[in-house]
Amino acid sequence: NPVTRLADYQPPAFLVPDTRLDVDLRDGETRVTAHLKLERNPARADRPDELVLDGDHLDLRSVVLDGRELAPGDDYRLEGPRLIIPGVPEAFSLTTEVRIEPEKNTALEGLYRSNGMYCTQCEAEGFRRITFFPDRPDVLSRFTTTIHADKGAYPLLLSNGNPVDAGDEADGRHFATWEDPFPKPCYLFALVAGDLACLADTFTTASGRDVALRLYAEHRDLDKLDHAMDSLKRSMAWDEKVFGREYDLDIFQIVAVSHFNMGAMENKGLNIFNTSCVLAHPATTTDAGFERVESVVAHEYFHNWSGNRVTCRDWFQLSLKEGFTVFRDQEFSSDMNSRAVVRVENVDFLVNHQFPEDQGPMAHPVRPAEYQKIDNFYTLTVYEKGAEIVRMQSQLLGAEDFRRATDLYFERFDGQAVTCDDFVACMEQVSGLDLAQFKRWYAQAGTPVLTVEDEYVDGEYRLTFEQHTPPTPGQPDKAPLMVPVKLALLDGEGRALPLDDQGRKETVVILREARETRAFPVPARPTPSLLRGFSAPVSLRYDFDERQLNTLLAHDSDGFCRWDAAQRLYFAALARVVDGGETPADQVARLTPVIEQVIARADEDPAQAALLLTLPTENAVGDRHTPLHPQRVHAAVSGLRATLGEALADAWWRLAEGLRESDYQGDGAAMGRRRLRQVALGYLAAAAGAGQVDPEPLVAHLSDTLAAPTCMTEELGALRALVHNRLPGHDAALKAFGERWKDEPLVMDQWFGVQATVPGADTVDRAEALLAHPAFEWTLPNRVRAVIATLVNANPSAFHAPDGSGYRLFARALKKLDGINPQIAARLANGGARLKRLEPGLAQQLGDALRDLRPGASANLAEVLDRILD
Ligand code: BAL
Ligand code: ZN
Repeated sequence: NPVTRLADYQPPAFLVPDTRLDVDLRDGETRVTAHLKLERNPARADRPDELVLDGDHLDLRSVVLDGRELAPGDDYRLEGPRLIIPGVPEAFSLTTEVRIEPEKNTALEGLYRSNGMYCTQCEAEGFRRITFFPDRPDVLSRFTTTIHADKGAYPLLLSNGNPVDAGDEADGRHFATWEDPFPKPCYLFALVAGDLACLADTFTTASGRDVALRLYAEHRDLDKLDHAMDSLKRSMAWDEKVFGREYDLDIFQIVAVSHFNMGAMENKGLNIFNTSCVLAHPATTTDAGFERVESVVAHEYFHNWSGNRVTCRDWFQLSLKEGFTVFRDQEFSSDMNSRAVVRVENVDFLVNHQFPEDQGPMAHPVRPAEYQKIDNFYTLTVYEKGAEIVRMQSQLLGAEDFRRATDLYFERFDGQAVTCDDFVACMEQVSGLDLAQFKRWYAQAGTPVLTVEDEYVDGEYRLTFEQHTPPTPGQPDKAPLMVPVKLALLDGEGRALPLDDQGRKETVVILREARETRAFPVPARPTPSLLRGFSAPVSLRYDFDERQLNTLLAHDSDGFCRWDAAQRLYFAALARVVDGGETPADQVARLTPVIEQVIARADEDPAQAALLLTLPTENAVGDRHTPLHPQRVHAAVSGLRATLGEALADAWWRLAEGLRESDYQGDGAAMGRRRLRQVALGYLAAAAGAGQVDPEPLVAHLSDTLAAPTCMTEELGALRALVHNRLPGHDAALKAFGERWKDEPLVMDQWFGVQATVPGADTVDRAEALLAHPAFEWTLPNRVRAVIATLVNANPSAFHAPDGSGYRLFARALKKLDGINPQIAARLANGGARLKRLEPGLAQQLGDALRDLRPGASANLAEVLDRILD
């Protein structure tokens, strides 16, 4: 595969100030005519006289330059996927006509059909599947788009910007023209044609402009758009208040699409969403689903400024828009919900998903230096670690300066395609800080390990910090980073001690060296509360003793540190079982007082209590043991859950009964209560499933819930508890659920997912059966994720079946998918990234299965396989 390198960046040779597209949609024969105005880019000193346009899967019919039809071979040539026209003038017009086949496009890039509607996905490089164009983010053009289609089948014709013309045509067809006044890169182009229901509303901006809001979905889903509309209006108001960003077009539209590779896409004025990220109704959507809709709607809306008005110069800068926008959506969610809970959720996700990526074969910097397929770099590192890098800058500057710096960034670069350096330069200019060393966070891959040691001598508490970032592929040596460590020191009663003359009880130590010591005058040896708020994305090593962890968990005012203390207690208990030869029962005496104490205070914040009472996942535990023995880890985690379920059964029952609701409420407090109830039921079900308590009362309770659920959170929770623990009646419950929801694809995704995550090696056979189920569709990414991604990423005891059957299923699925949708295949292939951590027998089997895929793999899949296998 050819490699693209940041070091080779050159500005575009030609600019395209104006683009007029004419898209004639006809089933089986779609024609795209592009009228481009081109001019030489003065920024390219070498003045190349060849025009090179990107194209892919295009059937070129004609090329006209300044009114003259060009002859193939003589006047232009096709080289691989590119159209090359030598000897072009300084400024000229170019018209190309191509035929495309959206109906056959299962890759879901460019223009394609989904459930009878036409839609597009152009980021990162999908536009080249629609027409010939310089498909790179630093070519910004004003687009006018006319769509023609059959009026009966496609009454709705949408594109970016504002509607300017529409009318009927011969043969029952019609057209619509949309004009986008804002120059944009072609990755933000969008087009939709379909027969959709609309939820309409209006938002009045801070300056008094009325914006029409339109949310579209299939007619049957019209009742599932209210939450997205509400989230959108709150996002628009929030961005005005918090970042001073007002919406700029007269209309903002979102279209729900069932076949979609990503969660959603921020096309200018016309967002296209995976149905899973926009549709929500209490009867069909869990509370987690509602939260996801809120945050994705916000994320895509916020891109209008962080991504669209100011975009990326090249794809290496992807985190410029993604890291910043994730930071913005996290802040929005924090303001809309409990800040402490959202922070722990975000950190939990980062630590348990991005850290493993950063410590495995796919590790890459937030600003990668090279790639083969940019699609493979829409990663947790670019998104989530990128957001942490923006968060650190916001903390270093403080709220006021950070706002001034983002104002400067938006003002200075409005309408431009820029770099991460440009972003940091605004931070530096406003604050006067020197962030040269800080910028290593963008360039250096890997999770930094921060080891902290302490001593108490003569009334002084000394903390010594040592930072070390382990080698990652292509980066053997790492330099020290600038690491902000927020900390407090707690006394024996858990009260924060004054740290200086002014009596401040919290401080931020900014580390710059590989090893540094800081001293604090305090009256006695304290318990350190370190990395408060998770002030830097590092792996903290400090030898907490159990008393300290109990103090932090009971008293720390910092939500992250409380959660982290609980996690450390659980990890320690599980390590004693996995490696130490102890049993789950041996842990009970140490853990139950801690858990009882959390339960006793659960009323204060049920959602936070739920987080504190949740055991680490098997993947998280496995990542702390080398070599990885997945079955041993599974036995430890499930054994501990069952044992704690038994030991604290009365307390779990009190929670489960006490939190049971008679009517559905959709507010955050009710969601918190449901979350805690599900945790309690999870412990009870584990104990019942292991035969450690009588299953009968629980089965009766869960069956009651399933018979008359208040909402999908309750219904799915009950189903999962029965099925995952193989409790009496689980098969009948599954059957009834599948029958009840067979016409709701997003609920059926959950039904598939619950089955694919039943612990145990025999789930591989069950997964094979699910792949043969009539409702399974290889071309539907949500369904593929529901079965294969959940099996591979969230069911270690099945995926790592000792006989290698999970790996063989994985490899077969990848091969099949690669022929349908290479982006999805490559993304799923990342599930093999733990290969080198596995105990040798399993590593051999997984390696064999994946090696067989290499011949004939797509460029997307090949890049991931190479990283995992080499
Ligand atoms: N830009 C791709 C989808 C997203 O991150 O919003
Ligand atoms: Zn994004």
